[in-house]
Amino acid sequence: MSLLVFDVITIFPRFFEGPLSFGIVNQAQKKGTIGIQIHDLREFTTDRHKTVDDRPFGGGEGMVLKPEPIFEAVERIYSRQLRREGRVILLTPQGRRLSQQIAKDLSTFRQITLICGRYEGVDERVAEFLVDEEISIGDYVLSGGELAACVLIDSVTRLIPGVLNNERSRVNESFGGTSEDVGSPTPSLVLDFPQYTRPESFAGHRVPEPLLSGNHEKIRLWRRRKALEKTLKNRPDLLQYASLSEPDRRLLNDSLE
Ligand code: 6GU
Repeated sequence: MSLLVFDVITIFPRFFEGPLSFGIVNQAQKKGTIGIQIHDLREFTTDRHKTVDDRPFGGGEGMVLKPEPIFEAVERIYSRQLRREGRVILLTPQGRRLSQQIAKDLSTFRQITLICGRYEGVDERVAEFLVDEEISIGDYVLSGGELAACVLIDSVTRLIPGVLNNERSRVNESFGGTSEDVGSPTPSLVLDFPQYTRPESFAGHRVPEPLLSGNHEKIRLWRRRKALEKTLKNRPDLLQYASLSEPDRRLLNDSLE
């Protein structure tokens, strides 16, 4: 029995043949940890032309996805299982932005329905009366929710117990843990430290000395400092300087000097 089943409603069912057939998500499906069922929205239409969209009331550019096929598809999905054990999500740029915390919360559900928005929009009655929440994957516009659905499935799947062989690797990752893991009381997100592998010297660029030292405390401090520096440089919005631990603040101060 799958721990989590994703039901995806889309007008491009074949879109998902590639993205979900590799790596962790593919393995999780093969092991049966997750199930992914793709539903073609057109199969839930009732007219001869299988119409899924129509012109917007009030005028304007583009087409809007009609409500009836979407409501019908969701109804069909929950004729086989209990709606209250699942979560219905509309993928739209107007949604709440996906975060590691939201992915964690979603990984506790037994079933998730993902409705992929398309065209210029989705009839608002879907957001208002059908779904539990609207989710976006970031502040940019995609042509549709299909890519976003793949992103959500990937980020949620890796958090299901047993999917990753290495349970620690999730905690060490950027966004995976809080500063709790390194001894500070307030959650403060810090990006991953930089990684190196062989060769020791590539095109004249050497692997940083501390990593070759074999001194575990030295390596730990170097990695923490580099992670803090990288975060300050690329994602200063994540660093709550005030809530960093005293050792972290000292490390960061050292590199600012
Ligand atoms: Cl979920 N959909 C679309 N169309 N664009 C997006 C998005 C979703 N998230 C970010 N941009």
